[in-house]
Amino acid sequence: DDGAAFAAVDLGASSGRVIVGRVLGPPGDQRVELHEVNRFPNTPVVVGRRAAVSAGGAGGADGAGGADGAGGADGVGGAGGADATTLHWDVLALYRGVLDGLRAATREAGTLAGVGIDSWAVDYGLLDADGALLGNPVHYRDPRTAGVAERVFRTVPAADLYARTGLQVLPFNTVFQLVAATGSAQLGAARRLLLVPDLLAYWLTGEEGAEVTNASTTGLLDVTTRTWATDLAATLGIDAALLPTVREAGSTIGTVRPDVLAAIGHHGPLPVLAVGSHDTASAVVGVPAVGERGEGGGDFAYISCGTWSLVGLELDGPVLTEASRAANFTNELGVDGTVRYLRNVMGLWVLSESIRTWDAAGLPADLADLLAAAARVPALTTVVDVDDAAFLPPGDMPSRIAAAAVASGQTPPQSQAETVRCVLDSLALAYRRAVREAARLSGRTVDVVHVVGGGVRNELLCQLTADATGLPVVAGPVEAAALGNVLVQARAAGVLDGDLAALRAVGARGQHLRRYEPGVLVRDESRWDAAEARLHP
Ligand code: ADP
Ligand code: LRH
Repeated sequence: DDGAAFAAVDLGASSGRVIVGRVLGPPGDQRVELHEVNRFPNTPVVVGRRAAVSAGGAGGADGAGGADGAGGADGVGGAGGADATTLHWDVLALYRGVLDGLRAATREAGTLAGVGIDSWAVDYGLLDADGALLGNPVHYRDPRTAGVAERVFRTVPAADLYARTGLQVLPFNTVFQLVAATGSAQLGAARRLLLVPDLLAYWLTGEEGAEVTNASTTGLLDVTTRTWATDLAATLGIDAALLPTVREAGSTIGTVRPDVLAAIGHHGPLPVLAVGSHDTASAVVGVPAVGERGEGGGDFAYISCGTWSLVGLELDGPVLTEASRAANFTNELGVDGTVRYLRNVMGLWVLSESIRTWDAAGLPADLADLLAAAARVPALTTVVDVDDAAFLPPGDMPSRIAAAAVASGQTPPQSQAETVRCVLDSLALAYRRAVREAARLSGRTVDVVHVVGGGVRNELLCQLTADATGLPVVAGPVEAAALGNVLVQARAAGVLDGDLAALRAVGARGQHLRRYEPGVLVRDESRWDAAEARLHP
């Protein structure tokens, strides 16, 4: 028996993939086998435009995509005019990658039992009254949101926003993007806002909606009721009629349109199933934690480690205290009524963008070589606060890292290897901070850290994470988001049943997991505190 086959579409900030997940084995001993059938780059594009958005908008800044080391062009009151640019996602290229992937998945599986889509959060497409896409979605790293959050707080205080939405302040939260776009011709023509996975699901099925895990990243969802905060939207001048009906993971979105079925060569009806459409929500479902709790009776922490590192805990309800807000922890919604209590750490973006900078300058840029060289650099020579806003926009990361080192009174890295080591040590330090604060602020005890996502392949980073947190790290799977996507589809289709713990038990079976014990590279834990003190004296 080949088992039921599901297609998981997982769009990350660096690549998109379509993965066939088969549920194999008898009830009680089921497992999921993943097979990637298409992977395509997700490359943003800088596009010029005539003018900045008008009134209230903060657009018009240039600089995104430039290797200028500007540390974030200041978009407030940006001049706009002829040289204005916007950083866009190439959403049609992604859709083509999805269609190619579904065709390959159909060829491999014969018949698919479902399709589920997840992607990075916060970004959206706008549809006009005919249901046509109005322009290309804007990338969250576009500088149009610079200064917008601060302006919004003058209308609705940050504490009130947090009490309602539970969301950490990231400059690119959907709510701030919409305020930045206020008065634009495009927003004026818009009738519907669809988050990226919901937009792709709309193209496949014709059905509109907002899956709740991703909706929770907009800053417009009430974290307690799991419904749109329409009054909040109105207060901020956002037309709540743009927001589609909220749907929960596990529901059926619709069936694939006949023209699309023909394009992908699939015979017979093909349901599109709502999964945790925020990639991080699916990745958390895919965390192979055995049992509801961590190994020693405490909780497991997770690090969804890709372009971003999402570091936190799974909780039953939100933590909305002032201390939590001050620490910029977020309460994103998870599958099955859970809360993903986490912090965004800048992630492997800092490394990949460094490599892009070196490559453009004709310097060595092979990831494996650079990691091998970094492994030979002494630990904790230089650390930076990777969460500094300077690292958010595209650009010359090595220069920004050097500047940050100097600003904190340290010697800047002297070589590519030292720069890479600085990034990895600094990420591990940020993970230590985030895991400890998540536990403290939620009153939990953590006894194991699960690392999932592309960062699992970075053995040095995994070991440093164990050393920094002082906890065992269980690394894998790389494709946790696709796994979580498949698990939720399979349950929706009746192929699996049970709660998240039951799904995780199925997901964990047959995964190659690697365990890292603490204290291997950095034996003395106090060295991490000393490094922390260099950043926050
Ligand atoms: P996203 O979902 O955000 O697109 P991924 O989870 O695919 O990101 O992770 C991408 C990151 O994984 C890369 O930036 C890179 O740092 C890391 N990575 C991928 N392959 C390897 C590898 N072979 N060795 C070390 N790191 C790797
Ligand atoms: C990771 C991610 C993260 C969001 C960011 C925009 O891919 O979805 O959870 O904060 O992208």
